[in-house]
Amino acid sequence: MAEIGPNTRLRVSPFYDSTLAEGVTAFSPYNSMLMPVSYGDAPAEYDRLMNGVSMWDVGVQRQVEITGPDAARLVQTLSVRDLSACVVGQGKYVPMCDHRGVLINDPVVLKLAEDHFWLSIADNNILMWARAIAQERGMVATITEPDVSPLAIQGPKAEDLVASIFGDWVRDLKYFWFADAEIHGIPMKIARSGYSKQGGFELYLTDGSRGTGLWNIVREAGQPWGIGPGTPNPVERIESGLLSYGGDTDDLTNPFEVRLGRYVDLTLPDDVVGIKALRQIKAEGPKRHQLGIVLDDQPRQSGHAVWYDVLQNAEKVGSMTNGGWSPRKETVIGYGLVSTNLKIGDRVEVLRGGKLDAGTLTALPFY
Ligand code: THG
Repeated sequence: MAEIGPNTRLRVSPFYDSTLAEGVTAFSPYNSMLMPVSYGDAPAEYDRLMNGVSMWDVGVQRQVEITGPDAARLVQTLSVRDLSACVVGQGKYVPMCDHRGVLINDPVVLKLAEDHFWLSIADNNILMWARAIAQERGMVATITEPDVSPLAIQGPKAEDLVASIFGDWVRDLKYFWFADAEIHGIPMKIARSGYSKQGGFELYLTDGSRGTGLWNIVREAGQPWGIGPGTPNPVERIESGLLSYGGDTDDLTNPFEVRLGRYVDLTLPDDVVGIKALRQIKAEGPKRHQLGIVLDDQPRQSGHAVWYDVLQNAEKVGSMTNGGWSPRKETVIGYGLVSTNLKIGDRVEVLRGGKLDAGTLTALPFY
């Protein structure tokens, strides 16, 4: 079998050795790194996330660090969400667009100081983008990648576990807020966040030489709650309505099409990249929208991260972006990025492997 592995163009995270020891069975490239995407037992990984606690190497959520006198102005220039109310210690989910109003990332922005930010990015090169915009706008800011690697702890028992390691103060963290912490001299920031709707935290390790140490501490402390390894879950995130930039979006997708309109502030000044285009897109009305698709009576099967054509009356009306077998729906569900002529409740067909599978368009999120 052909192999792909770490090299200078495909970095691994500080938790890589631990994920191998845990029996990781599949990686996906993400931000020019290797992201664990399976440990070979999808039902067990789903069950830990839904009923217990799960730990994920999400070091691929790379940070773009922005500091300097124009840092705040630059971050707002890159963000189509109004950040004026964001205070130090707070994070926010923030769509970023290019000049066409096309979504180019949807990071969590963390404000560490008035002139110090991290953009915790999805799979696209925002380091290069931020440097280019800063330079072209004559802004004074330093843009680098810090030594930061998130480890996610997700599931209904995550709070008890994280409190058992770091203290009860973590229970008071508000969603997307973060604070400094340390265990056995391992430094990190702890945020209440994570790419699931089952609750939990992200430990932003700030010393990449201590990955194995941190993994083992969490693994050990989690035994009473049956902790085990997991990954950003391919179907829980769809059941929960979370977007995968690059998975559910293409080179034409704007935030309104994929339910991110509530994070867009069209009253932001014109110098925010993409905001003028978004005003125009809003005025014209979006051509596509994201709805759920529930296929009829599908047996358990692996998920898909390729796009399938969605048809109605033998005509292509959009794409099924990502999908998979949902334990809660007991069939295949996914996202449809379809013409706004289609509505919730419409029957459609999805062309999968040369075969048409019938399904129904639904509201999102599924749960
Ligand atoms: N955590 C961190 N960095 C990340 C991700 C993460 N970088 C990559 C990727 N995930 C960025 N994308 C998302 C997508 C969704 C959410 C967070 C990051 C998310 N959304 C919630 C929702 O849509 O319901 C809450 C948004 C809100 O209302 O504020 O959490 O997961 N560090």
